[in-house]
Amino acid sequence: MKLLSLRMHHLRMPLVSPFTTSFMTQTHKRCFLVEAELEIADGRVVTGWGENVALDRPYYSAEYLDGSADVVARWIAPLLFAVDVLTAETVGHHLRAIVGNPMAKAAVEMAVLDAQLRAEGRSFASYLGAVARAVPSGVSVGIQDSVEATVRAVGGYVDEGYARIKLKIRPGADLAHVAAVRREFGDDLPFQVDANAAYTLVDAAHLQRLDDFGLLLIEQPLGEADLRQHAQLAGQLRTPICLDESVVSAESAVDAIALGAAAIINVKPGRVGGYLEARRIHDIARAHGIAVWCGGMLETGVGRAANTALAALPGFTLPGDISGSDRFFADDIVTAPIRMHDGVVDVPTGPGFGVEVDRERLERYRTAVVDVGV
Ligand code: OSB
Ligand code: MG
Repeated sequence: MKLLSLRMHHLRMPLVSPFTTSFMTQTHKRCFLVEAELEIADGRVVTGWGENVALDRPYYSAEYLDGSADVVARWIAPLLFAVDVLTAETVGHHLRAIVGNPMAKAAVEMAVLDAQLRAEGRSFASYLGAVARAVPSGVSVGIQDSVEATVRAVGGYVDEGYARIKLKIRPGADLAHVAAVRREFGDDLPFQVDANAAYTLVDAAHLQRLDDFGLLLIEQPLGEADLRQHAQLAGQLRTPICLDESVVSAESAVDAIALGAAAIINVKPGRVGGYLEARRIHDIARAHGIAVWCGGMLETGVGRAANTALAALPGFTLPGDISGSDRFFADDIVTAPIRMHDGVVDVPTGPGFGVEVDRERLERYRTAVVDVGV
């Protein structure tokens, strides 16, 4: 394929309620979609869509939205416009000189992959080798102002039928909230927590107290660079440690597994540079008997559809953060957003990621369009 054009649609979408993590509160989702036109061998022009998941502040990862957009426009696009025979599988190779910026690379690789699969009339799930037609739907619950508010928020999602609850925690909003959720909803509720790097090894004795609550896992208790320290903490906790921020590539996944820093891995395609690297991490983890699940970054319907297909691979043995579109958005920008029913979401079957961008809604939430020149 030959890349003909690349357009970035910058969006700002209101969230149905504020989402608080240990590092920030979001009331709106800002992101950009990548729309790429590619000419395929028979002369047809095919359009593909990708989504950039960088947050607007560099608090979750070094990469942040405006920086990521700059990297796409100034550094990624020129390298790909220069390629005569471009495939989704070679995007990473052509971008190898660019250090870091996995979310920028992932968004563009996604658009090329979507176009390539649409040209073949093939679904992303089929391309990946997905084995499930529906996947369990977990929900990520933000930090609330009070224990009562946490119980209320969790109760709403339990009533809706979510298959698993993940509660965000931070020092000062942890044990009491977790204890109250267990008390209210019982020991059978599949329940886990996510600290987003808010603790240090000094907190080990405090974190040990979470062992009483039968959690599925604790996600990223320590810092992104703290692989060795996570391994040390693992020796002091019964609750399995799952890494998110620390796993930025297949290599770092291998290191985390070898060090005993991760019993479980949260695979987020944007964080690791794309869906192809995400699949490699799935394969490596599976070979080591390490469970993986699909994380989320409050994606729109485009990213959510792709995540659902990824989560249908056989090694994704824990419910992912793949809630229905209505968990975050009153109005999505695709025509048929992902819906949770009976605790699951259905894996899209249409060509590419299997969703159509709704131009009218796209324009409703669009703040800027950037055409990246050849
Ligand atoms: O740590 O998993 C995280 C959202 C933004 C940044 C980091 C995280 C999250 C979530 C949201 O937990 C999960 C979702 O998209 O449903
Ligand atoms: Mg996380």
